Amino acid sequence: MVSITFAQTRVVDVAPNFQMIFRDTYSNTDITVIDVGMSVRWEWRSGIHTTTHDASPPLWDAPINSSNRTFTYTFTEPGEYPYYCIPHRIMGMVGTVRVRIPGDVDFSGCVDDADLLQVLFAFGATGVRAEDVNYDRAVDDADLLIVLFNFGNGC
Ligand SMILES: [Cu+2]
Repeated sequence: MVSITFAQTRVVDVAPNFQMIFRDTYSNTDITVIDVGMSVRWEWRSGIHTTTHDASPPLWDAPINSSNRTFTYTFTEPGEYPYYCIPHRIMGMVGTVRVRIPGDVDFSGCVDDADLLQVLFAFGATGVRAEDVNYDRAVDDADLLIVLFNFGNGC
């Protein structure tokens, strides 16, 4: 039995352990990779911060502090979305959300044989990888099926 369900919301910790950083709970870095239609939920861990899209006008701009503990934004278009914390940008408190079509391993905008081959070559690998298209830290038949089901999308 193959399950192709995956989390629809990704949590990003805001200032965990009093560090001036954003930390994605899947990658453990400031890079968040998700699919179109998924949401990111920033969750307060310490201090007084914002999550603010780096564009004018920003797509989102929200306080994250002890009285505004979470903010959720749903991404409906593929692309790269840099963001920052207004008071701590100068200290490097920045992050990036990369949004892709489901199964688009290489972010080309098109689910094609290149994506299929990448999943096949990485089959059995574990950890945080581009080929882990369902974000469960394992490259397996579930990832293969997602590529196959979405084959041709965006092309
Ligand atoms: Cu901050």
